[in-house]
Amino acid sequence: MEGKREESVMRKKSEQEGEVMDGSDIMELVGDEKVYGEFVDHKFQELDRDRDGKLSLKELQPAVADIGAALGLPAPGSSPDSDHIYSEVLREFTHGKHKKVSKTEFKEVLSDILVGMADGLKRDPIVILRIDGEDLLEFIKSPSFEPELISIPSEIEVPNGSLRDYIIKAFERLSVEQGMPPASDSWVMSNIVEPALQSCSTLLEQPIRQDTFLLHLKKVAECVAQHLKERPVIVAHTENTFDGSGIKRLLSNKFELEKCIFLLSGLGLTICLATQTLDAALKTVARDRSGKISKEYLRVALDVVAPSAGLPPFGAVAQMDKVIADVAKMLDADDGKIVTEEEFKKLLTEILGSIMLQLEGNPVSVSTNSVVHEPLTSASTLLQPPSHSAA
Ligand SMILES: [Ca+2]
Repeated sequence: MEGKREESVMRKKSEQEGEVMDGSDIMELVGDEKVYGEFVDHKFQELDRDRDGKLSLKELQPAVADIGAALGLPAPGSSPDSDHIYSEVLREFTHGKHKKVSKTEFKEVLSDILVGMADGLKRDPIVILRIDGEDLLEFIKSPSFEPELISIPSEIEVPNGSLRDYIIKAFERLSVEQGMPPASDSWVMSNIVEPALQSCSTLLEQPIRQDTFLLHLKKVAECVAQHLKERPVIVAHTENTFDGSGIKRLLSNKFELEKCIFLLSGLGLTICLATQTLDAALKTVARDRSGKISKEYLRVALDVVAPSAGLPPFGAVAQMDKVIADVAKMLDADDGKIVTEEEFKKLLTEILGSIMLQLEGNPVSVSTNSVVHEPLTSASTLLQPPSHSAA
């Protein structure tokens, strides 16, 4: 994947389709014992600063940061959500103990993480799009520009909104397919949209007028395209469809040793890291002393099994939350009554079964677009092969 910066002259068609990360590179690495062995030897040597043959927590930090970068997470310390994932990854290496990690342990855990990453990518490939303003310019000139955006002032209510406010709303509506990186991303807003707004018009603080809205919008969009040309934005694009197949798999496995997955919010990537059973889910759910459980914990339990069932965590996908809420209502799962553990399990299984049926009939599709601030491959040295031993 190196040296591809120069090849970007290839442009257009191939670029629109984007570079696809589907995990096959990772599987190739982990699947070849010799190559993977050398890879680990090299990584370990690099990390073992004091040369004592073990990795301390501190020595593991760069590896953990690298794994995060490979997943497209922001750097450690920049958000509580991703920091949680970083600490989970670190805990995997140390098995939750404060001890040093041997090379064998490092090799095993790293392989689990990489295979988990590859599985996630195979299921939900990430397409890397380079957005450089060309598609946006094309969209501005296309016949769909006007019908798509003319209704914004009448559809969206911004109290005392200026022209500027409505133009920002319009950019938030544009998709990556239309050549616009997500304007909801604060980096895009402050580095692309804001500068474009500043540089191109002085009339933006005026109240909005329907008759001149599109004209102004077009002008700003041209400026945005110019900024994108000077500073292309890389976006990791995923499309996930929740069609119930994950639940089907889980239910047919009788909840045995299903891999626990944690979902990375930004990219929708999943990593299988630990094992998790329905019983484990029940153990994390508070119980009263009689061994009975309040139904109010059903939601918690559902969230615990969600990763194994291929469901997003509660709150991550609004359409999915609605499906789950409807099912819970249908099965009287929200009445907060106290039930026995058996009943609780049965009800949870019924809920999963109903969600599965719902999704089979009406799959929910979501796409995510995350801005990648550096090309993924160079942001992480994790997957770079050892330089000295080209296999
Ligand atoms: Ca060491």
